[in-house]
Amino acid sequence: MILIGLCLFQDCPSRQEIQGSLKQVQKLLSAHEASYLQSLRNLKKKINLLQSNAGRQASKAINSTCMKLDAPVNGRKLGKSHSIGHEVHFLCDPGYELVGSESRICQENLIWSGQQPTCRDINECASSPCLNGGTCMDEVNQFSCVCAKGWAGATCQNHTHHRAATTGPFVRPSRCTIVQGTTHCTCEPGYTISGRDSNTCTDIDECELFHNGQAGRLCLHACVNTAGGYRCSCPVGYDVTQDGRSCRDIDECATRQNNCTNDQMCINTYGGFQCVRVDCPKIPNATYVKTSPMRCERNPCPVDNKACSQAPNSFSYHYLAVVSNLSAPRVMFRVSALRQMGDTLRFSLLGGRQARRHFTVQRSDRLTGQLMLVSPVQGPATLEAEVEMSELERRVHLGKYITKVTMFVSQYEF
Ligand SMILES: [Ca+2]
Ligand SMILES: [Ca+2]
Repeated sequence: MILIGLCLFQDCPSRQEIQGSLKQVQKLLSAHEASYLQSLRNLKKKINLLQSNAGRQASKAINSTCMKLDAPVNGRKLGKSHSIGHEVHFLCDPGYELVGSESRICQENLIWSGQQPTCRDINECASSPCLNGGTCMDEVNQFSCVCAKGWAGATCQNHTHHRAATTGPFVRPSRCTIVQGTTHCTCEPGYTISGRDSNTCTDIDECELFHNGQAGRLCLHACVNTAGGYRCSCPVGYDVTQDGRSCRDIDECATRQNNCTNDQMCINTYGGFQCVRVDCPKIPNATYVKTSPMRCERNPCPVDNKACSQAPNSFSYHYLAVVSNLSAPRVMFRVSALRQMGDTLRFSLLGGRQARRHFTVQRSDRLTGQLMLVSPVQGPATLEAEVEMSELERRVHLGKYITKVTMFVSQYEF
């Protein structure tokens, strides 16, 4: 650098010399300034370049993810990030095996490494697990064996010929499958695995099982166990109803399954039928003629024959069919006068002790009397009752009409 010092008297430079030195310093300074500005410009350029490069890098980072990957059918994908450097893994459901890449990485070029994997059903039959000529059925995650005749078990490993228990319709071989090494045996409907032998299914005795069931009996009458099921049976004279559990009386009179003769009437009863023939009564002093199949009327009486005119004017016959143990009291029959001739109409029960034990007669309105059952009757039984309706005028007898009711009570309560 240039030194400017103090000078003493004769040693000091002349004015000309000083001016020359100052010019030289000025030149040097401007040269320095130029080079300094040049460096600044270069620095600015570099900073600008760096700035634009950094911007490009940042915009590039936003798009730096790989394409979304799907999980394979019957499998799963682990890992959600699809950006550069991240990894996803693939798994298959039980019973399937992975074909392709187990894991893939999102690379710098935004392309996944490896191959998209698939899940393939494992063929459990590949190892021929069914023995003794059994046919293997490959199923998802399991297999089953259809055994050749004489063999049973999950892999047809058991000989059935020596097993008495596996013969007959009430015993069937079970169907077994192996799921992940565990044997599961099932039976046809109506059969169950009994005891320790999972290879054998035995018939379920539904009749025994539900004998005292709270939900009600299986059958209205009787239960018959069958191989793989059961059925209900009904007594003679009844059909099993469509629902399979109830019994319905067969109408022998409507279906001509009766042997009644032409002069008889067929009366259908619960569990059977009756052939009845109405014969007019034979009583002293009066004669009767049949005016309809169920009715007899008195022939006109000779004049002044009091015994004849006191005899019943008519006999009517009625037949009822009822079930055993019918609840009582209940009205069984009504007798009505079409019109009243006299001033009094009386209704009364005729017949012996048997009739009085089960029946009574009540008036239900002015012209009607009713035969009531007063106590349940245990069948099978046939009960008879006679209702007498008499007409009076000032206590003088005008007429008497008898209605004979025959009640056929069945053996069963249905
Ligand atoms: Ca059964
Ligand atoms: Ca019948």
